[in-house]
Amino acid sequence: MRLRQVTLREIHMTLVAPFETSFERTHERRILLVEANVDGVVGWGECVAGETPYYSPETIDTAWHILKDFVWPALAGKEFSKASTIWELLGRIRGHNMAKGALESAIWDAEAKIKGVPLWKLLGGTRAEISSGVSIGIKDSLEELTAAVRKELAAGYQRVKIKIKPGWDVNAVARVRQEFPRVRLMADANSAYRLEDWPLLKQLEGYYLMMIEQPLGWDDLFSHVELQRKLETPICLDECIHTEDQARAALELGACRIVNIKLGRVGGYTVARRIHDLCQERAVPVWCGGMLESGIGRAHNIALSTLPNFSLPGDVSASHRYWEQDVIEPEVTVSPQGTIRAPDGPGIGFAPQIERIEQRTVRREHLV
Ligand code: OSB
Ligand code: MG
Repeated sequence: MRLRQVTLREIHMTLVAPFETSFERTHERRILLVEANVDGVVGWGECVAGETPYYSPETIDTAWHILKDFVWPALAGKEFSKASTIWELLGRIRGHNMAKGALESAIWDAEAKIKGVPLWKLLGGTRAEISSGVSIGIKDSLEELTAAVRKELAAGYQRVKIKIKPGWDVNAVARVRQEFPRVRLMADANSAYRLEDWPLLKQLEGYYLMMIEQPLGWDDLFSHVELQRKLETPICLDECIHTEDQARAALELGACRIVNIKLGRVGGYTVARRIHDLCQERAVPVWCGGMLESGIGRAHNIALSTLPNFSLPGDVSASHRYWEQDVIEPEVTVSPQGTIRAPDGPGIGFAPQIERIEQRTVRREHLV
């Protein structure tokens, strides 16, 4: 196979409601979509880098630069046998996983389309239906928060994650637990705390959380080891796990007991699968995180979530929770049981809607 051409484009999409984390509030998304032409077949990928460097060092603009000036030149014209060999070809480029993962995942889509098989099967996925949870942002009041939880539970979602930050933590968790005594509940701090805050995090243990996600520094495994020793609640790492080596270190050191895997954060499917396998060997469950993706990234998250050790509900939920109209057909829907069916069609199995994508495109570049 050979990568013949790549198109980068930036689309603008407005979320149906602002989404607030401990680090920012997002309403307008600037999304980088990648089209990879492999032997005349086009695969699609989405770069999950945000508009700001507040979640990870990458942004949509750094990703554009790295894709154009380094990732594309490293792959242009090279003969390769399968998408699983792409990661090695990018080895000279340090970091910039979201840039790499966007193109790598597009090439996986193209390979699956060339072979006429669903991407999730090409990856080795084993579940035709995945379990879905929701991530609920920080709200202006506890009433708004409980109303949001009520709505998602009525829709069937199997697990609720709420975002926390100092001042919106024990009170929010306590309130949700009080109103929904049996909900599978977890909290995500996006690195808003320091190890000295451990007594406050310890207080959360009274509310039976499935896990606390990324409480401490985005690159600080050491403090998470210390914290996990003090807590009975499992720590789940998100931001900290950006390489296979970080994942191995986190598991060996005991920095977490659960891992959130995001395709972009780890540079694509090859590393995502390796981290998945590492965790599986150690009986550490994983689940698929979300990054407020358009339908393209969402479709990839569904494919990834079919791997066997994705045994906990992920943050992959219905298109309509994010967008008035998504850029794929069919849009992603969730059953009343809180599940999403993996598609039967080739590749990502959801068709990008060119006219809708064109309408939202503000910038485009062909790399040939
Ligand atoms: O930490 O998982 C996170 C969104 C943007 C950046 C980081 C995170 C999130 C979410 C939203 O939690 C998940 C989603 O619904 O896509
Ligand atoms: Mg997170």
